[in-house]
Amino acid sequence: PHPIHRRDYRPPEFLIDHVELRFDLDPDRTRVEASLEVRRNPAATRGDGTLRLHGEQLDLEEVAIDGHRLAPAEYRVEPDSLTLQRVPDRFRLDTRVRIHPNLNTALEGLYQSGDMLCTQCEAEGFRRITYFLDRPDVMARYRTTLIADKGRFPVLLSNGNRVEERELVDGRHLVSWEDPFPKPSYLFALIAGDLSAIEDRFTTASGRDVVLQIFVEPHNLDRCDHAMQSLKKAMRWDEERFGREYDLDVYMIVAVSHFNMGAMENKGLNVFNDKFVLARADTATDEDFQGIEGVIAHEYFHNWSGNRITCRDWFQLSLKEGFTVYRDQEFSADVGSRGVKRVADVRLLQAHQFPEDSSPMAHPVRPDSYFEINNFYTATVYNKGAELVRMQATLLGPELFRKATDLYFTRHDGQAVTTDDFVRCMEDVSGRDLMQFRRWYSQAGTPHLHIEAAYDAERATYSLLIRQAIAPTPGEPDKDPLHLPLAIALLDPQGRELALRLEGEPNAGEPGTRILELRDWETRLCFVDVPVRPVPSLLRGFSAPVQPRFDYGDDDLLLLLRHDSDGYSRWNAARILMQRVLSTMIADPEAEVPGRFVEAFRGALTDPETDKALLAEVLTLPSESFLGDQMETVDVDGIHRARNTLREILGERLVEELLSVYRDNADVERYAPTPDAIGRRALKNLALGYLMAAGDARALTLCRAQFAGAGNMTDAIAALRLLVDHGGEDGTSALEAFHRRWSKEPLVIDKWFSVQATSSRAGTLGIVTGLLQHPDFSLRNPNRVRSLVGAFCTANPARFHARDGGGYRFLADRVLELDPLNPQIAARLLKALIRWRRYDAGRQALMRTEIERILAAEELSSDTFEVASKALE
Ligand code: BAL
Ligand code: ZN
Repeated sequence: PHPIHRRDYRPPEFLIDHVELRFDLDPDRTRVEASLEVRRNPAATRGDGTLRLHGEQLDLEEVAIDGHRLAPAEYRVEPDSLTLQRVPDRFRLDTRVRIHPNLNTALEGLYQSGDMLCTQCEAEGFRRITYFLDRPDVMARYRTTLIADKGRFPVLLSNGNRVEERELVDGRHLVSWEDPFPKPSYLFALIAGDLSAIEDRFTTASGRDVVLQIFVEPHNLDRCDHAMQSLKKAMRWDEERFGREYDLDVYMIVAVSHFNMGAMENKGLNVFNDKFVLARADTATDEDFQGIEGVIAHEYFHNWSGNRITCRDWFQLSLKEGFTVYRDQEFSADVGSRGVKRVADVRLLQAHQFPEDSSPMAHPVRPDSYFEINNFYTATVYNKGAELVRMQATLLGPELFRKATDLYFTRHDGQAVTTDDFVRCMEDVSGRDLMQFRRWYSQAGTPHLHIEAAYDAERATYSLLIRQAIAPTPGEPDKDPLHLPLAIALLDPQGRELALRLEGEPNAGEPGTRILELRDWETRLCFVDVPVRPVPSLLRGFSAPVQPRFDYGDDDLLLLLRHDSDGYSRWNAARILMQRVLSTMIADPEAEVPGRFVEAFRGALTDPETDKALLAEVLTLPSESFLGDQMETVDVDGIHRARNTLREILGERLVEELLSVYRDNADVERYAPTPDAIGRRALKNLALGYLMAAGDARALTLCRAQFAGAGNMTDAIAALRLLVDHGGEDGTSALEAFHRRWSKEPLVIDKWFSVQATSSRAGTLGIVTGLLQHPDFSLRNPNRVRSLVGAFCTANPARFHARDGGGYRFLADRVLELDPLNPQIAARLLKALIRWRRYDAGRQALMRTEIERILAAEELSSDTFEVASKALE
């Protein structure tokens, strides 16, 4: 395989204005006829008239130009293209191909999922449907006709509005769809199946009536309400917050069981992994409900940030993904609890993006090259990309930021643009120069901020010295300093915010947060009129995606934990305190847990004021992976032991408080996924976890009762997880009962696999290996693969990284099995090995051996090849 470079981008020599597609659908053999109106692009350099269309795995039957059928000598077919020479400046190109959806295990293009046919075209799947200029800067209007057996496929959907529907002979029927909005091919979709829909309506701000439909297999109709409510909330929110209205007469969502990603924003016809649609109290957890709300919103928001305005090329992926993640984060913050949402987003960024940014796969938010674009749907492009949008919003302030997004949406409507175009809108409305800020898009790596402070009691000044440092990343040995907003407050010894005045300023502002802008490797600042030595609340709201380092005293952290009004800062203080205790315990297994730490934990646990969901975040110990990330060399076993010991000690010392928290938050009412109820359940199950860790007999009784009597999946799965970790007859019988009850519910069975894969018990690898043979397991279903193999390799560090290398062998075997079937999923799994240099010499050697074994395989996909080869660079 060869890399593709951003610098090689050229505008397309030809454009396609209109596409007419006709599908004769059959899972074995589908016929696709395409009629393309092609013309030269006046904005491109004139070439010699060669038109090279993308196409893969297509059986070509016929090609015609302006109605004249071409002889095979007049075109060239290669495995990835169809080339025509000396084409006219404007013409109609007709092709007819055959494709085989039921053999498509990669789930890109048209494929079979259960009994239905569906598509996934982003990024480059359309070329597996027909020959085309399959690149996002070629935007066309589509008319799509679907023909299929009516008994087997009564529902036939595609993008846009339905314009024709009729019966044909032999029990077949035909439905035509027309999408008035020009779109890139990656947004094309079709669905054929025996589906039922729930339907609702939405009236837009300007009074347009829109039909909303969610299509699912009939037995799932009773679990679509939450998705529909989420969609309506998202539509209203986007009107109010961003001034964006929906633009077609119908908005359709279809849930499918076999899907590589979370969901897909195809114009007017979103296709979803069913995990992000289906929810009923007894089958879905609070996390599932929240995930559905967020993903439904995310895909809806793409209608403007992605579809109306799309990416010029795939290097610009964050243009739509970073911005849309920012939009969905803000939506969830507005409809739920802002502080809790921010902590969850920061936790996610630190758990996935920071490690990626210091790995062999580190890349800028706007990458410079790739072998396989599917490998770049990453936490960096999505989540760090969202942080870059958030920083711009912070730098401009809410009014100007809204003006800038308004400008972006009007200026670029109908265009395929770049992240630079986005930033230019920020500059144009604000008059600010964001030249340096643009480095965030082009430079990889997480900046460290080393902050030092000095209080001068005599002069009443508080000075800060802030240093940026960015470690080299692959291909980028030298870094430049970044422009970033640092949100800060100073708290007095009672935890009250001080009014801040920087040296040289005439007056102090109101007490509260101040946004400082950093641009240099080193920044010195001095606050004046500071009456007492303050405690700094730094990087409030996590105002920039950096790693702050400040030498807080334990007392300072306790003050922040108790009093800071900023949720992120409180959570961060708790985490530093926990990390300190754990580091000591990792280094010395005999180390005592300081009494004042236990008291602080007790204080937080019994704090009646704080949002319970935030408390649950604050009182959760840092994950084993996070603790490993903070170490020079990851001490897999030391971390696991120390974390378990601390859980046990906290459970023992705080048993009475934990029992009260459990009882006080036990649900009595009907299940509702409201922020308050979710917070109560989170806190209750957290308490139960600490109690179980301590081996308390009352806890085991509570846990058994919770499992047996749970009225919702959140409580059921929390209890199941604890019983499985507890082991013995409790674990076995709970697993059996759970499987018996939910054997017909694939999404619940995914949880059953995950619980076993993430158990900290010693024999987990053997159990996971055995489960590969379970009749419910299949390598062909990505959700199932993620729930067993993915969960074991990414969410069970102690067992995956077992010293004997069994976990690594297990992963490599699965990657090799999966690669020929579904390269996207194979490559994603393999990422669990790429940070091999972070481990001790023994583990390094074992991981390396497995990566080399994968690289030695014949016929590796470009997806897996890219990850494996970069891992060893
Ligand atoms: N565009 C791929 C799925 C998503 O990010 O919405
Ligand atoms: Zn997206």
